[in-house]
Amino acid sequence: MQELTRTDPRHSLSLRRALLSAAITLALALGLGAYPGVTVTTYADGGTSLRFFGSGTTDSDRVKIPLSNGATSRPVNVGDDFSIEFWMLATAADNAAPACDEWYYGNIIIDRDVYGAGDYGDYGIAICNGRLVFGVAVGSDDPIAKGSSSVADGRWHHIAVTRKSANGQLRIYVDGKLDGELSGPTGRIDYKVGRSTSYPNDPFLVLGAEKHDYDGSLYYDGLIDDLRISSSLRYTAAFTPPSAPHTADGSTVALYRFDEGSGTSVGDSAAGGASPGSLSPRSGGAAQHWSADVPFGNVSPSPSTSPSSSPSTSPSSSPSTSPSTSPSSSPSTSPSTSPSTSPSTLPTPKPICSAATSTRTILASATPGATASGTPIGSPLNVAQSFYLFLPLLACIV
Ligand SMILES: [Ca+2]
Ligand SMILES: [Ca+2]
Repeated sequence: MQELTRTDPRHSLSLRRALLSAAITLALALGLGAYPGVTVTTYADGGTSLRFFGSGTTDSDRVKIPLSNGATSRPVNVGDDFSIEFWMLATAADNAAPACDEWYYGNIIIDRDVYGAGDYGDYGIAICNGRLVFGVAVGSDDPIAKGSSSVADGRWHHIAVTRKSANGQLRIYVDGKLDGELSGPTGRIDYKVGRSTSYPNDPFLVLGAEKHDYDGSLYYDGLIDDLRISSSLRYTAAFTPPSAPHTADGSTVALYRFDEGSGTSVGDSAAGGASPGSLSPRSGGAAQHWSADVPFGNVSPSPSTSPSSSPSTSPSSSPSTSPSTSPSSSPSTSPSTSPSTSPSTLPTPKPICSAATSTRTILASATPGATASGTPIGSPLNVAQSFYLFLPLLACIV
C-alpha cells in the first residue's frame, strides 16, 4: 500500500529551513545581552537577569525602588532583622574597586544610604578587591563585614547577607558558606519615612549604583538575578545554596525575579507585590539591561568553561574624598573556601517533547569534567550549545 497523503519532502525541508531561519532571527531580534568576556548561556525557560554596566552617573544605569508610598512605609523598607539574597555574575576587571573600609567606596550593588548620618541608619552591599562587603551605618559608626572569597570571577554566585538587630551582627554567605562577619550598630536602621531631605534619592533602595552619584563611589558592572529581601534572619549557619529561584514565603518582604525581559518595570513577586521598582536605563535604552544569562535553568551545571580571571589585587585609583571616621575592624572569621555541596538538586528538565529532553541530556553529559563544585549554580554554555537548544523545539514544531 502506498502511504496516505504526506507532505512533499521538499516542502517539508523548506518549511524546516524557514522555521530555523525564523528562530535564529527571533533570537537575534530579542537581543538579550550576553556578558562581555563570558560565554552566552541560554536556557529554555530560565527567565532573564538584569545587567548593569557600572556607568552610574546622571541617575541612570540602576534600579530604583521607592521605600514608601507617601507617608506609608513599604515592606521593602527593612530595618531590624533582615536578610538579602541574590545571584550575581561579575568579573574583577569590570569591578576594580580596591580593598575598602566603607562599602560606598566599592562597586556598589545595593545602596540604601541616606545622605549624611540619616536618622535611624543606612546600609549597602558592594564589591571591594573582588570580595563582597556589607555595611550598616548609624551616625558615624559605619563598619563593614568583609568577605574572603572571590565573587568577581565570571561565575554565578549565590550571595546572602544577614543583619541581626539585637547585637548588630552582620554576616555574608557566599554560595551558602559563611564568608565574613562583624558586629555592627544595633537597633532599627530602616529609612525614616517622611523625613525632610534635599536629596531626592534618599527615599529609595537603589540597585547597581551609588544613589547620589557620590564623588569617589564606584558602580556595579555585572548581572544580578532573583533578589529576595526578608524580614528575618534566614540563615544562622552554612546552608546548601538554592538551585532554583527563591520562593516567596511568610518572611519575604520583596522578591525581584528580573524576568520582565524588556522595558523598565521591575515587579515585586512577594505576596502583595507592594514594593515594585523601575529601571533607569543608561544611554541606549532598556533592552541592553536584560540578559538571558541566568544562574539556573533546565540544564545541569556545566564545568569551568567560563573565561574568568582571578580578582585583581592592584586595582584603580582610590576615591578622591576622605571618608568619615570609621572603625575598620576586620572580619573575625575566615571560613574555608573549599566547596562542599553538590548541586545535585537542580530541577529536572521540563519535557517539552522527547526530542527536547534528550537533547538537553546530551548537552549535560557532553560537558566534560563536571565537578562537584558547589560554586556555580549554572555555568555558561557556549553559543553553539545554546543554539542547539533551539533545535529540539523546532523538532517539536515540525
Ligand atoms: Ca549615610
Ligand atoms: Ca530571573
